[in-house]
Amino acid sequence: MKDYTPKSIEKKWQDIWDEHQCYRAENNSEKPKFYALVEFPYPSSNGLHVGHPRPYTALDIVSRKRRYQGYNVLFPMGWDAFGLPTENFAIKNKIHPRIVTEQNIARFKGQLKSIGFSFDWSREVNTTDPNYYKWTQWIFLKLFEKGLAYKQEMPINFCTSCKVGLANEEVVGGVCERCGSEVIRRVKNQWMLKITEYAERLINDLDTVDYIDRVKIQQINWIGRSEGAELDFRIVGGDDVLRIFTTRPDTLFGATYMVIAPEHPLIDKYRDRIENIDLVEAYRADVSKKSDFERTELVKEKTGVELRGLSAINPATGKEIPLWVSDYVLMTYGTGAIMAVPGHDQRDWEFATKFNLPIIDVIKGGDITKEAYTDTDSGILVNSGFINDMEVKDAIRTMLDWIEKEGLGERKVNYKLRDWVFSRQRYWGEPIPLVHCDECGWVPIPESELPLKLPEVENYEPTDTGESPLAAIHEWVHTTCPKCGGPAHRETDTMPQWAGSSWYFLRYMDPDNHDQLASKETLEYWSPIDWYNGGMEHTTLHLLYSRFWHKFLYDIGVVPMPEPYAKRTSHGMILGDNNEKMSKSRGNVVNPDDIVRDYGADTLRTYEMFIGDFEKAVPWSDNGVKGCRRFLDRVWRLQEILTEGNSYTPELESSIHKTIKKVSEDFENLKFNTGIAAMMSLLNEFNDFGRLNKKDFQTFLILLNPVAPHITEELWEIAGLPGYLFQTTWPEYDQEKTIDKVFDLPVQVNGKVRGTVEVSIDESTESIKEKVFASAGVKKFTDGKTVVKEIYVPGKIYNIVVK
Ligand code: ANZ
Ligand code: ZN
Repeated sequence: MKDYTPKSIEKKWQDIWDEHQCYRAENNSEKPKFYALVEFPYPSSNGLHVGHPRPYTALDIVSRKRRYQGYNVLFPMGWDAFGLPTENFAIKNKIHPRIVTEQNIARFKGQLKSIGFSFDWSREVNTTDPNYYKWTQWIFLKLFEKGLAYKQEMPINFCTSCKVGLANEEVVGGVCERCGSEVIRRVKNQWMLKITEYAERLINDLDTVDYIDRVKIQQINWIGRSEGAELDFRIVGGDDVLRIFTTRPDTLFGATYMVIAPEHPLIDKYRDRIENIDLVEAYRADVSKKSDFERTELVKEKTGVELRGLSAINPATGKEIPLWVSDYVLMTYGTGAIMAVPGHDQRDWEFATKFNLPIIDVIKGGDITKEAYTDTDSGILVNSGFINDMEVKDAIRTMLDWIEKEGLGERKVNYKLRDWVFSRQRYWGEPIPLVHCDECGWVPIPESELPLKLPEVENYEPTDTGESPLAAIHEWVHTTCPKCGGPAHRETDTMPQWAGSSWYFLRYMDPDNHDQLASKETLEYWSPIDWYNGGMEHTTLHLLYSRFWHKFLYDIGVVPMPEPYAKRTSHGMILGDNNEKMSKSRGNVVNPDDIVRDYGADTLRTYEMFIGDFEKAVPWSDNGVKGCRRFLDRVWRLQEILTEGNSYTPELESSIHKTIKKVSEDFENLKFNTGIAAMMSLLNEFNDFGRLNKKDFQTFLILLNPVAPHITEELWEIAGLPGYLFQTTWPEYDQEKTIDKVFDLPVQVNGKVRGTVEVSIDESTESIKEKVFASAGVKKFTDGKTVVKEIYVPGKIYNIVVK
């Protein structure tokens, strides 16, 4: 027997697969299609991380299995290559980001190839390729044309270190998601995309797709739909009203004061009437330095200033109530003003307590001298005039009707979701294909001029003024207006990294198309993606953005269906062996190249799948790697006990059928670890039995092949099995043969298991009953007692009730 030498075997089979173009997907095929997608990596200068192969191996397993099941499988790969780290690396090392990107991609590709993934490399896409970003720009122009892209002065999150505006999603815990530096608020003119227009559909259409629950829930919470009302409070001494948003109109009688956001325009409008305007202005100046995150932290001590000289009327009670300004009310949500109900809202309660404002109880139950009573999804109204004694749900409805009847306001749905800040003041991104003309305003460049390529520059450092480096290139900026021919300026901001990844899965369908982002036929053939696996950290970013773009493309007739992904699953992170997130600074990073070199790609793949529950985070373990290598060594040595034979060995047959069933099901249900465990036990059984024949071996190799594709192809060849393994079909199991003929039947007496008896599947109830009552364990609990009831659940349990 030859030695098991993964290095030479793995290279050999990778070359053979390439030669036979095994993993090429056909755009025209009689076979049913299956489109498996994993998130394409950002080719950073750190190279591949052991976290990458986890999801890739998982869907590689599914893809390989589907090919054996007769599907035309598309399993593509590409590069999400625009973005800050590359630009920062380029600046630091004085190499052009294009060159850095090329180098990183070459390295990543080599690493991925060495692991033997069955990607269709003929469809590789790269978001920084002008032939690709031409279509990213094209989609942007369509969004612009339909009024979904607009420019607005926006207080944005600005990272003080990256010197760039960030979307809300990129600010985590008040700091920059990328570099961890402080994020401050700055007012900038920004391109925005109206994702909010799709909020309702982005929630509702989740009912039409098969996503794991935690993904659905996160998206729903992020979009944050709130039903309630907008309603007007009259300002005393004028015809003006102050409009608020509330989700609890039933608590209107408990509104004892109002609060507006520091940015609310009411302050400027009434500055002459506000007696303490200096104090108010000082407060506003203070607040402007804080982020939304700091402002809404619950634990934070409430601050605020009364607007002396102004007051409002509670429309339900007719009473005059004071007006305050405080930073716990955000200008960016609802109307930027609230009615404060300190009896039942904890923030209002803290504020009222601190500033000695009246607190009224309007829903029975709590003790409002201690805290707000907020357990109010149901309850009975008190102190509330015409809604007294009503149940909360009825009170809400009655109040909404009253508000609308009185013309005070109307029912209103609000979303937490904000429009998407779509400009970045950086170089390494897609140029925004618009020019500004003094006469015509913002004008799109003609489609025929796409792609609008990034100009070559000397210096791509961000500027301290917060402007993009492109702004410094005179020839780039100064152009003519496509509409009137007059002088015009190009937009110098670029798109965020999320742009290219918002539609990349469509390009894989037809990557070389010069006239369309993909042809109608390929879109119709391949849509939707049958299975998309990716990280939980992308749930409220990429996943939401790409669903939004897809819906938009559907609305303008480009794609054939409203949802891009039929199914979405997610994997857990691989941690360092110290249970912490892998990072250079923690010194716990494992390089997949080392594992491939020392143990082989098949070991890496097996370990990544065997490491634990696919959906949970798990720490890396070198011992675990070694264990997987030992398993493959034992698989290799099965050659030693291999005999001829073209039907299953009778003594092994039942176990083989059971394993086919188990592995087939586990590979569909993210239970790769237990699937592998089942193959490990089958291997043990072969060894215990002392021999296995070629038919047994053949099935075993096919089952293991999606996990460890190289060693199984090699063993197939050595055993002289027909053709190549990659040409095989997935084995079927016989349900009959997966059922145990003889098994241990548990027996319960008065609800407690008191023993088991060995029975066979086709044994008569009579004979089973005899065995049950003869068994010593059961006898102890039935002797001398009266049996009042017996229930036999065939194949499962024997229940006895005694008195
Ligand atoms: C009265 C009330 C009584 C409220 C009560 C809540 C509980 P969600 O569910 O998150 O949508 N609110 C409205 N606009 C706000 C803003 N711009 N900044 C801060 N808070 C704002 O929250 C809606 C509730 O948050 C609204 O309903 C309002 O307070 C407050 F027992 O009105 B409520
Ligand atoms: Zn013009």
